[in-house]
Amino acid sequence: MQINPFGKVPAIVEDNGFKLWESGAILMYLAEKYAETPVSPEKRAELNQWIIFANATLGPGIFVEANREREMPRLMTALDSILEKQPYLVSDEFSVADVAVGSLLLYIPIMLKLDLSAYPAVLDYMKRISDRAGYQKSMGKI
Ligand SMILES: N[C@@H](CCC(=O)N[C@@H](CS)C(=O)NCC(=O)O)C(=O)O
Repeated sequence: MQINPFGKVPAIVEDNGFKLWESGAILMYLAEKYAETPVSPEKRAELNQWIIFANATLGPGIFVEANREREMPRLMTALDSILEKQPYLVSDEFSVADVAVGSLLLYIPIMLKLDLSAYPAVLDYMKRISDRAGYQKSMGKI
């Protein structure tokens, strides 16, 4: 409650006392703060689109049981067809969009153990994300 009045994680607090909660807001903030090159409003909007998609559409579609049968096939089919053509969600480079979507997808084998064999490009993508040092540092090897 000291950082997030709703008592949920993730939440961050910086040395200057700045507090922020909601994973999507935290990702947007960190991506902007630590961007290595200037990001156009269009690119920023595209990255934010994926962060909001992860939290508002993909997460509820997969992890809310009542939605799963209806939503998951169409979400995963569309993701699979995108990821057949490119290694990451926005251009060919890993971005905050992949942090949002990839980390959510990687909760599937941890929490639900669903069969994802119908989505081979998504499975390859999940492996690409989970092989990253940053993922392993925060989540361990899976
Ligand atoms: N929409 C929020 C969800 C936050 C959330 O529900 N966090 C869970 C853990 S993943 C939590 O703190 N649960 C403990 C609780 O609800 O008491 C976000 O993306 O940050």
